[in-house]
Amino acid sequence: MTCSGWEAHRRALERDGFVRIKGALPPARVRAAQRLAQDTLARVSAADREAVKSNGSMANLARLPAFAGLLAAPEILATLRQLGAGDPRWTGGYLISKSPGGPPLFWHQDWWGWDDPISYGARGAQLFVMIYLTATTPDNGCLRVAPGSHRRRHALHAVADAHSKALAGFEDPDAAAFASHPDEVAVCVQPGDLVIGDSRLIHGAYANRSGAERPLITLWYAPDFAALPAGIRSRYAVMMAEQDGDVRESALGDLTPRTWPEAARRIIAAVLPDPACAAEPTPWRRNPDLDRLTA
Ligand SMILES: O=C(O)CCC(=O)C(=O)O
Repeated sequence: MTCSGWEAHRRALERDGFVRIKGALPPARVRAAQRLAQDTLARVSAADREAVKSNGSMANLARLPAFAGLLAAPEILATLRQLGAGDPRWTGGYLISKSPGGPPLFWHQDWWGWDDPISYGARGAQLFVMIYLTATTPDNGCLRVAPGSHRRRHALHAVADAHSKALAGFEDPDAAAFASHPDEVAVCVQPGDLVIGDSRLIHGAYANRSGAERPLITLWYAPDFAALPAGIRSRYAVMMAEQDGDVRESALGDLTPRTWPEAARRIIAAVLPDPACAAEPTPWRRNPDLDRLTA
């Protein structure tokens, strides 16, 4: 891609909160990820999937050292660097696979550090990298986003209790969190594409009306770890050591990236957040101060 191509992507990421990079992953990497996803899903119980049927599955990659090669993949790190990342570090991820016939995913945003002033700046402190393993469209549950909502107050910020058990379990299909919104944009992809977005962006996914799984690996990275406030770096260190996170899956064991086998730890060493520093970890706060979302 040309320099001006990357410049356009950088601008889109800042302006819209997301960008699609076509064909960023080579076919061999995609095939390896597809195999890993299939093997992992086979270990997740039907009950665990039912409990998060709006998502489809929430297999925490912190417990799965087999994913080391993917989350430290040079193609992903090079793409992040082209988008302006100075010191990309991996901060978490899930295998999120929507079952055939699965319902929509609730509207939400992923950022957790809303107490810190950097949450209201131009550049996201955390990016998501979404790797869909099949071609996606609104018919089989592709991503949908509310462009610009990473920096601006949006009606969808009002949808109740994102990440609650009730929403994950799709207890009330009529909840506003599952409904279409006039601002929504469908993000369709092919295997090998990356969708990279600002964690503050409001997003969700359509229902999967097809007869096939729609597997996704979501990875999160701090694009400029070294430049983050100490409290945020400290929180990431805690997360890597303590299995912090929203959802726990019983069948996948209790490893953390700090207790992975040596070979896997060596693969991710350069992208792991630094171990804890003395700073008090920034509080875990999932909701923005809406009065400060004024861009
Ligand atoms: O299932 C999807 O398409 C989106 C998943 C998602 O929202 C996330 O990983 O934060």
